[in-house]
Amino acid sequence: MTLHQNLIAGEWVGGDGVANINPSDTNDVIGEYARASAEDAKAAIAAAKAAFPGWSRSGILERHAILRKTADEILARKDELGRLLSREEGKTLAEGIGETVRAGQIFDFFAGEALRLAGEVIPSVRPNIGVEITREPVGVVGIITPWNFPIAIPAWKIAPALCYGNTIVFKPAELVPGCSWAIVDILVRAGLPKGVLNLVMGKGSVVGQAMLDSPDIQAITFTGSTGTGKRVALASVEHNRKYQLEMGGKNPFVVLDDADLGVAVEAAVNSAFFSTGQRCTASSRVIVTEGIHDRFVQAMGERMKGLVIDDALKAGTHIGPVVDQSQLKQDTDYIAIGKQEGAKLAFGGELLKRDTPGFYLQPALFTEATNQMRISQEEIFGPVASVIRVKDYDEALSVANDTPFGLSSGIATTSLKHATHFKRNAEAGMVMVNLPTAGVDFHVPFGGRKGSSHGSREQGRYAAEFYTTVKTAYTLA
Ligand code: UN1
Repeated sequence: MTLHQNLIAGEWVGGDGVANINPSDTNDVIGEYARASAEDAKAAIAAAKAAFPGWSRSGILERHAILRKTADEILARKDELGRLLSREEGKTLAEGIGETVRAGQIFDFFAGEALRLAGEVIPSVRPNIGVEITREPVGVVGIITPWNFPIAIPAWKIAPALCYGNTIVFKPAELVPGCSWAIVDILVRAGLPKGVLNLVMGKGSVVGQAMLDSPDIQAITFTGSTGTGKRVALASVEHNRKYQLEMGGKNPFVVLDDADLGVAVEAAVNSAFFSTGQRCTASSRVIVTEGIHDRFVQAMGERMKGLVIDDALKAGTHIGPVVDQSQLKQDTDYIAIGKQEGAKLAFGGELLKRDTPGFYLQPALFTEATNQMRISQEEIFGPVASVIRVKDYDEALSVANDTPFGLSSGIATTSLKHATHFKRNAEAGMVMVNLPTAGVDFHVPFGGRKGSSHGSREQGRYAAEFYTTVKTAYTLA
């Protein structure tokens, strides 16, 4: 079996491999991936630090060319990489290929941004003085990514970090090293100088901790759980470093009496169950006004009967397996909690057997849930959603906002008045009208508020805020 090594200071190193397992078929081992030690992480940080002076002064055409070549190769290999993604993470092949294309588009976008770096020249309030405002790279950036978007999230952190002249220590999620290894390999062959990007696969408690403890990392961008996000924040305050957190969600999807039923059901099913519900932008609270409630629940049940849950790589599969045993246990524990709390399990929730051993779960829909229940307040991160019945739009909005999180928020309505009011008053970083809460564009800001996020937005031109620091220079004419 091929061993995929870590990349430190431009050398592929490390021998202690761990198997990468396919959640659709646990007999299928995708490959061996090296596990970095704390010493490896320290060496990676030192390499990134040493490479920073050179890369931060590199020409924009060099950055453009490397990012552009990377985009081209990712897009040319979309079927193969999409398959690898689905094989290691369990989302369907269509979703895996779609995410790979998104990663290619992100590299392409930042290849363009490298050619558009700009500052401002403005007059001083004092005579004969000019002021220049420029953006400079931050330094060594630590990148810690989750398992649920194995190629898009690494892409949307690595591409802007490089574009703006930073060097990188990158720790992907232990469960899905394959896509991360592949994009690092592509970037190296695209011509990235030694030490600019270092890959340290391994445990959060070892590699992640070494990154948090290092005074030589000037910024950390993290997507993952709320608990780990807090640790990143605390350690970063200690080192006075910049940090950006993308954490949990408990995103509401409101369905009003005047909604187009077909649009509402499609968006709700997509939000709650596509990608096996394993998206921080997924909706697990469907808030429905009473006039449409019964029709909506019935139509959801019908739609859910038609969903094919099977091997992620099989043609015709709509929903792949849950990512691993411990996530499956969390999902089924929450299904049990929902029943104990008095919600009605209207559809699904059973473990399924398929041709191969995998973590298959029939998507679950609760009805008669209240917003106070744990299933309505805590992030489950699986294909489990509950319907909360409300009287009218005002109650729907107040229930939608009654959550510690604030990433995404959706509404199905044909009323311009309610759509407009909801866009203005939803306490979330992203609002979707007649669209699923998940599935976002790659060129516009991504992020949330309240307990979901911290720091400036990711993606699009807004990414510059995190990956650069502003300098104001005054010159006497
Ligand atoms: C999307 O919904 O298209 O971890 C992206 C997550 C998010 C990405 C969601 N950071 O689920």
